[in-house]
Amino acid sequence: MKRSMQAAEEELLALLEQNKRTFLSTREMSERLRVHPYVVYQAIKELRRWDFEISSEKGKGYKLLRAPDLLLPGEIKRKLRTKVFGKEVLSYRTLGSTNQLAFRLAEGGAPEGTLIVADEQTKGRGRMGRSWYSPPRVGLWMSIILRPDIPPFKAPGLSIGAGLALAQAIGHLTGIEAKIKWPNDCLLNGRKVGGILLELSAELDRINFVVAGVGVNVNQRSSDFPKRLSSLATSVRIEYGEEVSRMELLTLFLQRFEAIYKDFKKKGLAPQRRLIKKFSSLLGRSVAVRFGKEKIEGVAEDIDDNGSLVIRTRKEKRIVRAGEVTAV
Ligand code: BTX
Repeated sequence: MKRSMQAAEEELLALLEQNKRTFLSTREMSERLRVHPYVVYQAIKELRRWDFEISSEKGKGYKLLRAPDLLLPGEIKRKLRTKVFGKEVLSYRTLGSTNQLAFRLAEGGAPEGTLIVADEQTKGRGRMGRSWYSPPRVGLWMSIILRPDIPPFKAPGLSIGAGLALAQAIGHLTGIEAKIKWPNDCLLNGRKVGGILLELSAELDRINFVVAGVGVNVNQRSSDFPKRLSSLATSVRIEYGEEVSRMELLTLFLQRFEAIYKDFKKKGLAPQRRLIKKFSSLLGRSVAVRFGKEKIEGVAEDIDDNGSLVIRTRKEKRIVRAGEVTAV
């Protein structure tokens, strides 16, 4: 696991960004940042490892030429208009799974709102042991630690809440209507653009913490997807036709999700009912839901305040908390 960017590197980067037109000498930078010149030297080396193009000329110093599209903690914090989400940010170039790390950090007491992002995941997880394809630099692969004071059976609603926030953020950025597909997908033009993976640590009647993992395909081209995904996955870029800013999508999503989460802790999904109905891809349709060995067929009638799917079968009304749905 590579380390997250450190304060010295972020401060140096901010200094280089403020002085894009001039060279800065090591001495000048070390004086302005009040660190030893060796720290400056190391930080430059590390920034180059993160793919910042920094030119150096003898006798003149260093100049930033090009910054890659990265999700750096300092920048995320500067841009986010949230109270709790993203107050702590850990950002990695590559990581096994942001959910896995978030879970460990949460067990160690990391505060609510801690955000872990990675440019690439090598072991991105989906539900039920499935994997999530998370190539470098083109997606948002992130996890947020939540500590809601709610009983565990209400937690699935958070998945719908996150899906709604994502659909709204994508809509806001591109004008394209994204859909939420119960229980944890976000679709663009019928294809999967994002997925939510909630992982819980809980006792019978209370939650210790929830890790909300969110994966969004942002800037992939069609040819970037492996064959097995090409007919079911899409990216924001593919549908919108242009590259979009991962940073902007990240901040829009987190701001929206924080607002939904705040309501959710008090009132479940009730305040979002109208929007959920508007954004849901399934309601009113005939569906088949599988969970474990059971299969229910009927019309998807509603998503209740806890995030369960309400299905009207021929005989009765069934409330389903988890499962796989297909439209029939
Ligand atoms: P899921 O189990 O509903 O979806 C997984 C399935 O989706 C896979 O079996 C595959 O068919 C398909 N799939 C895999 N990768 C992609 C992709 N990039 N785009 C579209 N479809 C894909 C959904 O699980 C929940 C995924 C959460 C991912 C986030 S990323 C950050 C966080 N960390 C982590 O390890 N997982 C979460």
